[in-house]
Amino acid sequence: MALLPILRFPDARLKKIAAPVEKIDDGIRALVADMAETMYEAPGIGLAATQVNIHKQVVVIDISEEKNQLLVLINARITHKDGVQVYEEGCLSVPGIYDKVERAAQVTVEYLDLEGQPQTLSTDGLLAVCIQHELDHLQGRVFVDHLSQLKQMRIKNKLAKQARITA
Ligand code: QAP
Ligand code: CO
Repeated sequence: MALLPILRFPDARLKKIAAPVEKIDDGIRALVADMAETMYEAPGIGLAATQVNIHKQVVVIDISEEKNQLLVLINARITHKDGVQVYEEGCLSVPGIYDKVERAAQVTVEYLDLEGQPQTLSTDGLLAVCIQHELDHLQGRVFVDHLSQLKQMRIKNKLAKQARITA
């Protein structure tokens, strides 16, 4: 197991589109273990492979209080969306920045689990937000892309300033 470096917005590699996983092999299992470790260590509630510069359709999520309900989504597709909710989102690739994003209130997602078994999950609330946020990453989108151009510019300036301080 290993902690993986997380790409920071506005890194151009966050815009890459992830390819489907063809075979769930030891490489994918190691990636999932490393992504989970990286997410728990941060700590965060979701991480997409794109954020660790691996452009494959792999997502890990754990919104549980006890951090013992890891959800692994491979080759996930949202097959149904309903309603609207607004949630204050953050992102491990956009540290220290939080803002409201409008998304579907309920989603149904079809995916493969780590055993390669097809699964269907219908959910709402924070988990629905998190699934949409992480699947956005696999399509090269960050939550900041949902905000106004003015807010995006302010976020870029703030992160650039932070990077100069920590450099
Ligand atoms: C995505 O985000 C998410 O700025 C997962 O300094 C977030 O785990 C989906 C984090 C909110 C739905 C609602 C962010 C940690 C973690 C930071 C995260 C930070 C440290 C973000
Ligand atoms: Co994110």
